[in-house]
Amino acid sequence: MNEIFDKLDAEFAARFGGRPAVHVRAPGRVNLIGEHTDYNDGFVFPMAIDRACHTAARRRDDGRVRIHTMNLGLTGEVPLDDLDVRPGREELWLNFLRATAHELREAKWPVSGADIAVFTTVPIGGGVSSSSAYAVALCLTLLAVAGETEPDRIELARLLQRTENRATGLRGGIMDQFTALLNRADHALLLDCRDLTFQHVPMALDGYRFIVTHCGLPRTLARSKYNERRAECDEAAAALGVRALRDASHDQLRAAEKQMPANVFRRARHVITEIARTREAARVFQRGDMASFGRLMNESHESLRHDYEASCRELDALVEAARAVPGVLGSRLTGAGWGGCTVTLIRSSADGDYERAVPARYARETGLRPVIITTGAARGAEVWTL
Ligand code: NG1
Repeated sequence: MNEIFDKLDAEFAARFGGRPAVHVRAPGRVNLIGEHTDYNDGFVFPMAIDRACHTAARRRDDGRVRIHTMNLGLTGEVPLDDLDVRPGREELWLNFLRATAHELREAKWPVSGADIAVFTTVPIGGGVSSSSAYAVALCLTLLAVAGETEPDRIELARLLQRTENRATGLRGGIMDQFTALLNRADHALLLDCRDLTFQHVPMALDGYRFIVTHCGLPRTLARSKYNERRAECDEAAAALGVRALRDASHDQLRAAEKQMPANVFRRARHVITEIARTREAARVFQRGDMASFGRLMNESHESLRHDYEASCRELDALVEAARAVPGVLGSRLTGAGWGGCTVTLIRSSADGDYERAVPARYARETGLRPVIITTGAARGAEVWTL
């Protein structure tokens, strides 16, 4: 990690002159189970990964934020008196900055100008939440240069949910920002997305590990489909007369099947069964019953595939290829879906078999090259004043 900050400091000096006063690290995440449940007030079971977005920054007193991203090789500037987001994909990275500063101001946090250099090791655009890592890093950076180094992280997670919404137009949930801010090293996080109570669950993975694999397909449909699914969930909750799908049981849903369109019924069935699976998964995980955890992961994928229609041919092929490896206990798409990553639970001794067999079979079937990311459970975001 020091190497990354050394590189970032050199870039900072080249772009802005002198040395930064603050370093921030904010991790990506992988969701182990509990997909499309967060915005239905349900449960999620993610962990932060050891890939992160890093910043080096220093305060400015002229009301301007200058920012350089090493990954994109771009430099931009945002005046604090003009924080409206702008249309266009090329504006997205600056819109995150505009939206973060805007939400911080709205919530009465101190915001000052800054010079910021950014470098991320979270794969961009694919199911491990590079965007939340970036937004969390920007938010903690802006606060730190303005002198606020220990903000209330639960409050910030809510603020960052609004930030992502404003920057991307996605009516997203709170899981990613929460995990990036509050995960503990070597633990996963069981989060109740209604009241934001949570439990750090030790990753005592004796003899097992999680492998994250990117399918090589960016999530092009994710934005429109995601908002469409949210609307379908709202429609199902209204038909059931509940505040959120979290409040409905499977029996209630079955009884109301005729009162909603078939697709809305299937979306709700995914959410209601996925919330139950997630609670069950956290229980069996804590008992060390990895076989049951793997089975629940497989069920989660099938539900996402058939009921939620959040998978795609490539993710299905990758999951199938993983499940064919002896030693794999379960495999599923992770994150929003429609491209991006899978997560697989495997006996550590079978790691090599996975790496040999899965990319070869997957490439034969799809013509795509998957990217394997092995990761441990990382600590949530950190801030250092230098
Ligand atoms: P990713 O995979 O980061 O796009 C999205 C949402 C989550 C959650 C999952 C589906 C954002 C930033 N992320 O994750 O809140 O709803 O989809 O479980 O909105």
